[in-house]
Amino acid sequence: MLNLFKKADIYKDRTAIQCAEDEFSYLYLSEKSVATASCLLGDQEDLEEERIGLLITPDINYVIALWGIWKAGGIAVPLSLSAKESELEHYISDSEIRRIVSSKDCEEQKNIPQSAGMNIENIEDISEAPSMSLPTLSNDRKAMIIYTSGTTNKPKGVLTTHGNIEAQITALVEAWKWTKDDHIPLILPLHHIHGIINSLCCPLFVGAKISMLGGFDVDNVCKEIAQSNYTVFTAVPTIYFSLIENLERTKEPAIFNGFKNLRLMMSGSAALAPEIHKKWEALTGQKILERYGMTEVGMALSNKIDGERRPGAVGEPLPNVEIKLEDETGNEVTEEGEIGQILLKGPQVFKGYQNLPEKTKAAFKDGWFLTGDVAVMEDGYYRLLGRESIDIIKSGGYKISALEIEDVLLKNENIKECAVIAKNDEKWGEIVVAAITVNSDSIETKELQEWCSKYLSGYKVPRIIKVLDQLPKNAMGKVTKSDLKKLF
Ligand code: MCA
Ligand code: AMP
Repeated sequence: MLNLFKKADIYKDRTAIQCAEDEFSYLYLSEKSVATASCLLGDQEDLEEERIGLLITPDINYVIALWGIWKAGGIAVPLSLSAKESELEHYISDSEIRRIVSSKDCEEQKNIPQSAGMNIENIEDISEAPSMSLPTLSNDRKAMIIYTSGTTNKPKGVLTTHGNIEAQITALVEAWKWTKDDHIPLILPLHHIHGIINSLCCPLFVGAKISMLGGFDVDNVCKEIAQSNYTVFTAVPTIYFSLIENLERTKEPAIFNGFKNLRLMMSGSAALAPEIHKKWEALTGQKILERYGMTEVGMALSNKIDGERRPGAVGEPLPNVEIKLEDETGNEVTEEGEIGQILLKGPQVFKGYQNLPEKTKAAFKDGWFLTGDVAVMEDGYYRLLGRESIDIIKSGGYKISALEIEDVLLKNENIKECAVIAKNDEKWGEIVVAAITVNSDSIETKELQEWCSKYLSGYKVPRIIKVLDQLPKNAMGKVTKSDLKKLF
């Protein structure tokens, strides 16, 4: 990680970031982030792992703020721009954030709960501070907290060190052959590893160029690909789904050529249907390289850049990642074709969940991280079969806890009982659906969806809500979600 800053000093005049018409060099990024760090420090010598929120539009200011927090010895907590007030409230209180770096044009500041008594530092105001001496940071310094959903109702904060982050970056730089000549469009949200590490930090580590395009917009991405010299592209399967729809409509040769000319196209964060893999290859000639990762570990498995890119498979361990499979009885699976949970080890594995020592302990077995993902090894490549827990939903690349949504639904006085599950969906991978029993007959599911959207990010709002007389239950009175799935 700290090498990230040392390297930026070498790349100096090369373009690091492009935003619309503006290009920013590595030197600019270095200097502005030092000034930001100085300002965040005030009269302190070291932020000593103070947690600082980052709620900022995805442009050069995001990168300056992230580096500024890191250089001052703070822990960056990137916050989702689509988070509702109650969601931000959880991140802020759980991480013990007292300051948030934002920007004046970031409308989402309005979602920061007043009750949190937060100090908001607008990047435009703080970047003019004079430079001062900065703390010396070691690799075991804590660097980042990212929130991810799990089998609890509230998202968990995943805490990583500078050493973890550097290990996550260098594994990918080696495996995917990143070089200074690369150029990537950044279209993913910057509160998750896929955007932060794969799209942002890897190219910055090698002196490459990043065009920050804001959120995903299919027409804008196609226009950009047609007219710029991009080399690498990474996205979630839902984005490939939208691109295919667009390419099937358009006859614009420059768009097809733009995609054809990329050296590497990748997909991850959720399963890429083999059908999408094949359609994309037929349209553009590109074989998508699918990989598997997790917030707690960065990227872990990948198809080969110079070898086979097998549809439906996630390949083999990335550099320095150790993987094994264990069956339900906790015994290692050594035969090909046998099913087991993925366990992994390596320098990129996180340090723990924020405020959850018991959950952290339960997530490891003899030093191996228990991913909760089930896989099988076939002809030397791993193939994912799904999650161990039915309560984890992956929609549009976002991980969602069914329990978090149930918790919100139960706040509505008209709802007696509820159960949330995933329904397979061609575009989103899975969509969130809910079954409820009600106290009042006059419930409108559309109104209920609108009510949910006050408390939950848009992708968490149940797309279908079914009102049932009773929920399917086992002899112990527990809802049988596998039976419920058959009703959707
Ligand atoms: C939005 N909509 C949905 C969903 N999300 N419908 C069903 N399910 C959903 N999940 C609806 C909206 O309500 C809206 O409907 C319409 O779709 C367009 O919404 P919008 O938000 O504008 O969609 P979008 O801009 O097209 O965004 C889709 C997206 C985005 C680009 C796929 O969700 C995204 O950037 N996802 C990536 C998340 C990510 O980076 N995950 C990585 C975490 P209406 O039109 O009716 O209003 S995983 C990770 O980091 C690990 C380490 C890893 O392995 O990578
Ligand atoms: P997150 O907690 O948001 O980082 O999501 C991590 C989860 O995404 C993993 O545990 C997997 O369940 C899922 N995931 C990531 N990459 C893939 C992939 N290529 N195929 C299927 N699932 C994936």
